[in-house]
Amino acid sequence: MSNPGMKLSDRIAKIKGATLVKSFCYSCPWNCPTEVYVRDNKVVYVKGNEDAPNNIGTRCSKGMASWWMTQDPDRLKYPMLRTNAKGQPGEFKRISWDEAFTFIADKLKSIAEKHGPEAVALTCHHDPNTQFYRHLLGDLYGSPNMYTHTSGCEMDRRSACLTLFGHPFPMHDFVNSKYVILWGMNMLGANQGLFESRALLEAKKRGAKIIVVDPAFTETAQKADEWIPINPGTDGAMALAMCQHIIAEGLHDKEFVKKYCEGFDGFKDHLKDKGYTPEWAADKCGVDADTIKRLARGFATTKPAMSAIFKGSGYYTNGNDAGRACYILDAICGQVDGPGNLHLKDWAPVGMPLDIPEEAKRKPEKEPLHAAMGYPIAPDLPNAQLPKAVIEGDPYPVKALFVQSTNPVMSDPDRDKMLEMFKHLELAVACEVLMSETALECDIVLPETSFYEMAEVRQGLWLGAEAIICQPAIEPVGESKPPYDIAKGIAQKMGWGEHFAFEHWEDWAKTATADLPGGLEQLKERGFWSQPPKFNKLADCLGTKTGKIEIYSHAYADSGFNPYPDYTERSVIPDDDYPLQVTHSKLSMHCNIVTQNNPLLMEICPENWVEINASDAAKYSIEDDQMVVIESPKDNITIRAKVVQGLVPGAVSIRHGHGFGHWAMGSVAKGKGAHSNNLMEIHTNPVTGANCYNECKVRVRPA
Ligand SMILES: Nc1nc2c(c(=O)[nH]1)N[C@H]1C(S)=C(S)[C@@H](COP(=O)(O)OP(=O)(O)OC[C@H]3O[C@@H](n4cnc5c(=O)[nH]c(N)nc54)[C@H](O)[C@@H]3O)O[C@H]1N2
Ligand SMILES: Nc1nc2c(c(=O)[nH]1)N[C@H]1C(S)=C(S)[C@@H](COP(=O)(O)OP(=O)(O)OC[C@H]3O[C@@H](n4cnc5c(=O)[nH]c(N)nc54)[C@H](O)[C@@H]3O)O[C@H]1N2
Ligand code: SF4
Ligand SMILES: [Mo]
Repeated sequence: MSNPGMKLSDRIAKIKGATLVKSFCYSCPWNCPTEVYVRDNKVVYVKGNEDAPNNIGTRCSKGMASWWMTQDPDRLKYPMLRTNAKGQPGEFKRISWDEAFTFIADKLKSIAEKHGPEAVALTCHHDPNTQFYRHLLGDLYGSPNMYTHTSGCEMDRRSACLTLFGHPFPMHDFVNSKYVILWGMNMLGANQGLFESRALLEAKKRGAKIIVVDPAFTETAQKADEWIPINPGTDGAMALAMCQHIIAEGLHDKEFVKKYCEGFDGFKDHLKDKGYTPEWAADKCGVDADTIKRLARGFATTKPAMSAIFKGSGYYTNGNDAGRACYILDAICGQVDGPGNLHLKDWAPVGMPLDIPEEAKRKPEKEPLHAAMGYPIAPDLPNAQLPKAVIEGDPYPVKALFVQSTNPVMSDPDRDKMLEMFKHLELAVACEVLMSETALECDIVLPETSFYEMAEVRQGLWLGAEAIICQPAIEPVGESKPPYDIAKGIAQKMGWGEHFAFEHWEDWAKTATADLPGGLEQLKERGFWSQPPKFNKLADCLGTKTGKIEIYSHAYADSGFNPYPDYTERSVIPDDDYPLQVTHSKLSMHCNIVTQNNPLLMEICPENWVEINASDAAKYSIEDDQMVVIESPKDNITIRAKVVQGLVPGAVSIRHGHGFGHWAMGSVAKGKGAHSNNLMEIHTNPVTGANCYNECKVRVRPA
């Protein structure tokens, strides 16, 4: 009999004869703290860290299946150099790391000489580990263009949070909430880490009212009290009308507004002048005025409450103001940063891993691309505009691109344009774990270690302050290297080796955790450090120009945009030739385009599909489970159809993840499902620079 007092994790380790390594999962961006059980350099089991508040011992299916990454025969194993001309899928030869570092350093030197360091850009996921590339290419080399993939992700949400609250990252205290409105945020399909999904269900159990506003009857809508099937791209109209009704009825929180909000009176006049009433919004949104009023009243009179967004409202050219309007609902009702509200994330004292002295830093002479492109308040690079800089030199030439853990050829709109872009680059470097579609277009491909093989220290995504650690559980696959070693190797060839002096990951991890209570040792032992969420800290954490919640946005006004949110129609409207509106949503069994080479997940969900309303299906002679052709003015795809009742007529919902070049990524993914991103032209939000994936009209017919 095992000792009943023993912790489950210790019992598992004992039974399996395995060593337990505390780490975190990186199969999706939510980084659940994780326990990895290792025997003979093999991952034999994984489970959530039972002490961590995020996931209390659990992982989702994607996390559980992720050990495959350590054994996937398709993993990149050594550096590779392109041997054929650009403009066709890459052919590569194996080279040594030394050759790779020399090749890259030589190119970087000549590009800096000819075009200046601003001609080099980095796009990546937003991990602290990418700091090593930022130290190298930003601090030392002098490029201001150190970007992430946010324009393809939560750009509008980030921007709304920044411009209203001066804070980059909203989280959600669902568990204490009594009234939750989710605007296209599919918490139970595309989960935001496990604790938020759990907390939402727990809130419901405790009697909270959950309202899901979404064109699709999503996994979350199915568990909600009410589903509001809104017309695509019209959330801004409904949220503004709700604000108008709440204010007209005097239901706003006058004390909170007086204390914390900037521009309330002007906003009230703005709503009146523009006539943003529930009656005005009803037809646009396909939601009747009485429902809008009832929801407005319910939201304003139930406390604590929360109006939350992710990307649903943001995939349109009007998504920036839609996002702002959804958050202004929180602001005028005093529902920000208290228990049960939208929560402005607390940060842990995690520092930079390297300390580059000021005198060693090269200051860029040109402004960063996003500003030069005309998006001064965009929180990141408008990715879809990058081809213009590369191909046309507008706003200035970009000649080299480092792509780390992101796959723009698959993930950004207008694949043709992205492919064209890679042809024009003098240097394209992919830091990848698999031969992605983007890696195939690059000059040089560098194999990175997966999160099972490397170290990382970063902010955790728990509601309260949290630091998490990833520790190498097994040896690197093949010759793969972690980002620190790659950046160091290039730095040495550039003559900057002294700034990458650490030999072991624990040395830079110590620097990063110098201010963390318990330091690196405790973090290694527990896998995380966290504090309970801090509420009601608005006086300290509003980082806007005025230190208030800016309903009147000075950031917008200073950049020549309308300081109050307006409603404008989205850009692409279906017509007689292309009568259906594209919408997208994620798959619960996969993450983005990361997991389609995992045979465990592919057994459960081997392909993606398009959902179509039964009335439209009848109109276009489409049967459930049939293969159909979706045609846009730009391209077409063949994909399986699911005929559903739960989707607003006139829209199709394409599940994102499979298709196109997954033949490049691996033997399992190859040929499965269809990829929609070449159906759309490039539409970029004019303020935030967000990719607008749903600005696309199509027609559908049986294949
Ligand atoms: N299982 C799983 N989890 C994930 C991911 C994954 O791929 N798989 N990806 C992770 C990432 S990177 C992210 S950014 C998040 C994304 O999290 P979400 O934004 O919640 O994910 P999506 O599935 O893209 O959800 C978009 C939703 O918006 C709806 N929608 C479309 N148009 C509109 C509209 O005009 N108005 C409204 N109100 N709704 C609309 C769609 O029907 C869909 O339900 O999820 C993360 N979690
Ligand atoms: N049509 C449509 N397009 C979309 C979306 C949509 O809903 N519909 N969603 C958008 C959203 S929300 C997002 S976030 C983007 C995501 O798109 P991307 O920014 O491209 O990111 P991911 O899909 O998460 O992963 C990209 C690459 O990371 C690699 N990778 C995985 N793990 C590691 C690792 O440990 N190290 C390294 N170096 N590489 C790794 C994978 O092999 C993959 O090629 O796509 C966007 N594109
Ligand atoms: S939610 Fe994301 S981070 Fe957490 S276990 Fe699942 S895939 Fe991993
Ligand atoms: Mo995302």
